Amino acid sequence: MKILVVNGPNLNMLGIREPEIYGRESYADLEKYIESAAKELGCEVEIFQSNCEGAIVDRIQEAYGKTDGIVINAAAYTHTSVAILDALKAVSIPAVEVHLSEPMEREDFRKISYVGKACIDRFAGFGFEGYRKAMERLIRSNQ
Ligand code: CA2
Repeated sequence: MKILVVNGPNLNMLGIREPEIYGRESYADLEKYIESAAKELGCEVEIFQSNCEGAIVDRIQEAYGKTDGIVINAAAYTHTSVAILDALKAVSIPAVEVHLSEPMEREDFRKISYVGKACIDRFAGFGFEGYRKAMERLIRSNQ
């Protein structure tokens, strides 16, 4: 099974600020965590990060017909992007929403998720572990 992990804006800055919310580990640590979890779960994974909404839309479109599942932490675009929602709907690949923190317990503007409207499930507030849970969920939905 092939899984694409999409990470949105500022996640490449992990570990640099706000450790009380996002932890002390870096983005490179997150990549390592995802790669090792995917290996243990027996799936192929590709990780993509961008700070640009259009680049994320382009990457989701490229996955059409080539990827079995998408794990997406669209970061701030979660709460604003109809374009990313439409891209997920257009490719119709099962997708799971992930957040390191739990946006529902934060500011009101983080309580809306456009991206989530195209996802089969959501894991938030589990830190890095949320990515593993999302991959496991996609594997279950593919069986
Ligand atoms: O909890 C999550 O994973 C979020 O998707 C992270 C986003 C935030 O906008 C979402 O509401 C929830 C932020 C991405 C990373 O932001 C950083 C900010 C400061 C230092 C390092 C990263």
